[in-house]
Amino acid sequence: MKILMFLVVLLLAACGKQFDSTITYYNEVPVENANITCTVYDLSSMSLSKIPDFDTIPQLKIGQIKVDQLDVLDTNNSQQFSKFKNSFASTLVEKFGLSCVAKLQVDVTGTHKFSLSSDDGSRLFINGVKVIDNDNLHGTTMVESNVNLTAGTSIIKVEYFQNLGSKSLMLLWKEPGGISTIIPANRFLN
Ligand SMILES: [Ca+2]
Repeated sequence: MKILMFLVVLLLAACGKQFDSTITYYNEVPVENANITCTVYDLSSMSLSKIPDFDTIPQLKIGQIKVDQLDVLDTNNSQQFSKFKNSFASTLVEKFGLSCVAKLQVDVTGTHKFSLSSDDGSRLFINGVKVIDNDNLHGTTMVESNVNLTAGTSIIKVEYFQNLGSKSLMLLWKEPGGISTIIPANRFLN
């Protein structure tokens, strides 16, 4: 096993990829430009009607994974959360939670419109302030909010839970003078 891990590290080094030993890569291969770190919770033991207080349930953490964007839409209930395929293949179907944190590059000072769409509930925090509350049990629903940002970097956090049935999570923004789009991977900094 140690030899195998050594070979994996060698292979990653040869590919020029960063391997962060503090993050559990369930597929053992980091995704390119994956700068959004999501802590994943198994909520199968809970009765869910809204996002739980993740700080109070550390025992339900099942690991962390990094993704490049929040752009997940699963139309097949039986599939795993497609952004995380090859990782939590058998677990991310029903009753799970995510707490995702990332550093966002802001190019222009001004009003940015954020749109957070999810099934079931989600919330968006920017620099520690809740700016979108899209919580509770529901099918895919989008909530929008205008936020004044200063050029530089902002810390974003998205909390999410999936209860039963279909599931989705998408985070879009509209920069000043721009169009609404999924926040692209290259705007999340390492
Ligand atoms: Ca659902």
